[in-house]
Amino acid sequence: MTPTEKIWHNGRFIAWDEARIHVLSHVVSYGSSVFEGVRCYDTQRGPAIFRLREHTRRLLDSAKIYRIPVSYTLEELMEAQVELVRVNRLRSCYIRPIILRGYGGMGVLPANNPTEVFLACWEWGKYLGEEALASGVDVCVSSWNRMAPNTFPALAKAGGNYINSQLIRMEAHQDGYAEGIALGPDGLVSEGSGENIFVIRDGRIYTPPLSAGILPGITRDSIVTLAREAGIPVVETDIPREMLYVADEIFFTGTAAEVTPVRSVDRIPVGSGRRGPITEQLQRAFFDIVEGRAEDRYGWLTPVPAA
Ligand code: PPE
Repeated sequence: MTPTEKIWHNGRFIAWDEARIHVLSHVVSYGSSVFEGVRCYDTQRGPAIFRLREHTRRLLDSAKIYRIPVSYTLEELMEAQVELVRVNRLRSCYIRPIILRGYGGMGVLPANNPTEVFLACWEWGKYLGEEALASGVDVCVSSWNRMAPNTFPALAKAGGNYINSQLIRMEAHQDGYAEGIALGPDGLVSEGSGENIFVIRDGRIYTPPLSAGILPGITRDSIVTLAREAGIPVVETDIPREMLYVADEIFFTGTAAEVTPVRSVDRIPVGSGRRGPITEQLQRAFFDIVEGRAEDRYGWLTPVPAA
């Protein structure tokens, strides 16, 4: 990761190296942070942030779920992210807003732990490798499950939740896979460690519902919108594990992963073992919008003025 110049902290810009917290901050022991991942794309009309409002809303939703008080409004945090990209003079980047419980009392019950808000950005390339978008990735079904309902709130994008994601991702990596797909506690397909999943068979697209312990992905929502616009039926439904093995196509969605084809699951080829036609069509529709080649017909892009 190449450092950028500035990080936003509680309302003002500080130098990258100054963005520090105390080791006894509540978040370090107890995982009490919520965060986002947002991409800013280099379009012909300058840098533009993809679905900034939805990401910022989910950030505040995550804080609300975990009872973390935040004194900034949605609008203020959106403006600050635009300003962040502008002052760092980046054309394209990944933005990481983090809200955390800071330094104060110790103990699980937060007591006098001030909320700290940081907004950072940097250039982040292809999440699952350069080749992934065209060729697809080899993945496994994880031996780890996603959290059961009423254990950890899956709708919240919280630091602590990612302890589960780390187990899934490290195991997959150790075993030679790009990513792991986690099942829910009921044995049904949930999502990747950092991506939502879509399964295609006979021209229909299937994806697990919010009740499957998934993060409500903003890329997921975008792809559902683009698929319906293209007249491809999308069904949110329970997906049994073996459906992965007989799918015609599978792809992941996520801010970091964008739209990444899956070419095998547990070494069983998905369809022909290459990126399929519906995946390619939706990838093109997605990148045409985010990279500014197509009209921004859903108002997904927030332009960043020149520095
Ligand atoms: N599920 C999980 C568990 C998840 O972490 C992400 C994003 C998604 C689904 C897709 O959500 P969305 O980005 O709104 O489409 N994962 C972020 C963090 C990745 C990381 O390694 O850090 C991301 O893609 O930015």
